[in-house]
Amino acid sequence: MNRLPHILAGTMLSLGIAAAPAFAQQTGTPVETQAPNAPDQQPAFNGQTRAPQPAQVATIKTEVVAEGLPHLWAMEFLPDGRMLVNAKQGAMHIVGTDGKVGPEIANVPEVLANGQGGLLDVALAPDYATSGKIFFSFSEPRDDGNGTSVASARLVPDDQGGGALEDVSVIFRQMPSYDGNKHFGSRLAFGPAGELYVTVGERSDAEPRVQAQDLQSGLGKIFRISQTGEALPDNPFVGQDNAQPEIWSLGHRNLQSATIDGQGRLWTVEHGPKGGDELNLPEPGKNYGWPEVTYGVEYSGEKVGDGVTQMADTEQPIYYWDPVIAPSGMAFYDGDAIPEWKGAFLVGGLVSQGIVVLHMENDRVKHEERVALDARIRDVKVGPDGAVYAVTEQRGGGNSTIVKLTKG
Ligand SMILES: [Ca+2]
Repeated sequence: MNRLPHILAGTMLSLGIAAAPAFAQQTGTPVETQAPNAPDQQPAFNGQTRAPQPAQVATIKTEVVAEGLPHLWAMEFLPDGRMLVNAKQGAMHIVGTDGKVGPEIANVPEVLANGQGGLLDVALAPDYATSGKIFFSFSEPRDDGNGTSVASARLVPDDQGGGALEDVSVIFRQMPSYDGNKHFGSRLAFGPAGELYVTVGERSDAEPRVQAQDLQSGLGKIFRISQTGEALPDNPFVGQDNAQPEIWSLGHRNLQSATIDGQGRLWTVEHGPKGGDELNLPEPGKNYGWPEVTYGVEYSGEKVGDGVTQMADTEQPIYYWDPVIAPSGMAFYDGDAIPEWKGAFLVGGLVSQGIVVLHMENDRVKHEERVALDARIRDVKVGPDGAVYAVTEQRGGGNSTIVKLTKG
């Protein structure tokens, strides 16, 4: 048990420290009770970690709506209420509203299904209803190694619950390639003007990961591209020498969580080092620090670099977790079925084995709530019915299930 947050909270309460007007520091008990991995590190501002739980939480009822699925990495709702799912090994399927999984969709390109690599995220084009177009990311085997790539295709369902991809086209490749099997990211998220954000990783190993700070490298970045893969003309590094014009922000570690909020802004949660997962609101051209500035420590327990948690010209996370939750997919909740969650971010936790609910106020985390699901959560989506759907996985690649969450 770590008692520090309780002591701090109690001290602030008794001294009556004035809260900043933009964000009222809360004084309840944090949901996290385990000792931190980096006990000497201090947050840059109140409420940046271990936010208290809400005074009252919604009672949540869970129901398995599909089971016996292959090891899934991502899911997306089709307009008819069925689910399009990506299996990590390289297969795409449609799951019916009855929970039955259809045959493998034809023409999915070859993926590197090794380590953290495989068929990764899937997203429907904003005009999917008329175009049938989808986008997906995957670990692409290449002549000079491998890397995260994004493809578009037309999904043509058949009447047996399967279908095929047509006009498959790789629109974007994270470069350079690297011969490894870790930190591919990735998530795909469409902004309000149809711009496509692509999040990736920095390939983990000591040599490639420093490229997260290098604008000539696509490792450890968020990209913002058109639906045909070009840099958008108002991207921050367009026209700058020695910079990839598709880059939106830099200094990221491994981004497997991204969503768009009610104002059309991109939010991400990235896998940090041990004790350093972080929530960001990535802004154009800004540097999110990795691997020079971060919370947490190496898996070995050593400092990351110089062990610096704050530095000029690098952005502080909006929030961080020590110990980590191991984030997967995330969703912005704007449904009505669970009113207590309106405006919250729902983040899947692999290690935390459930959904982390971040109740926001003025772009800070006001409360952190957790819904335990006793399974590694790989993706989270809000359904057309306003219910929340969580994709589970088993470490090492067993079957996945899809769990529906509603108000109990
Ligand atoms: Ca950071």
